[in-house]
Amino acid sequence: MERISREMMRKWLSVYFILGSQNCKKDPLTVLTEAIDGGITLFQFREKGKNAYTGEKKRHFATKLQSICREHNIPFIVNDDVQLAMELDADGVHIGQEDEKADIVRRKIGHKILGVSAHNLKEAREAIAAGADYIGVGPIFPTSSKDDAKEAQGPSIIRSLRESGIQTPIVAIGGITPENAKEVIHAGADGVSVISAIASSESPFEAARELVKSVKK
Ligand code: TZP
Ligand code: MG
Repeated sequence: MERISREMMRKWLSVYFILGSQNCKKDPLTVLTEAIDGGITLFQFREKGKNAYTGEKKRHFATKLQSICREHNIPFIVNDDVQLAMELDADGVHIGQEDEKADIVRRKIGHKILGVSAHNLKEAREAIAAGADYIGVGPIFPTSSKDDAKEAQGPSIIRSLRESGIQTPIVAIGGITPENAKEVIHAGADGVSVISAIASSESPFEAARELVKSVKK
């Protein structure tokens, strides 16, 4: 497998759904299946926070979500846990600024997809130099899905990264909904990443479908 092209990465980022057992009102496997039927393009397993599964329970849950993704050709990305990503032969890893350094993770994962969270130009440049295939930028809007989230920066952070010459694929995150998704795409993001807009929706299928419509330029 080669490193993913920028063009393919941009396509996959368009509606990027993130989920952990703690985020769902109904059965997470049903939520993921509905979200895929609604048109999500990429999936991240993010099992963290209060009551999150750990150890064998976490691994088992991940394999179930991964097999749903495989059935539908949706790439499966693991948040933080590089060891789990390698064990499961996941399609990629997403790390934040507080996790293992991006260049070390790049060496461990070979050509798998590497996503790195960045909050400003310096972090974005460092992530790209370390081998990130995409950067996650946020929170754009206020969010209640991340306990230690920084202050919301608004879509202007994306515009400013683009104006500073960042051409790497960017996915926006934090408080994104079908109503405000267009705004971040217009600011220069290649896609939107969401937890609650889909996971807390009465209809994950409809929510995903609405997001797909909103990100069409
Ligand atoms: N990183 C920045 S904001 C956020 C993460 C993981 C949470 C996004 O969740 P929501 O529910 O889409 O605001
Ligand atoms: Mg992290």
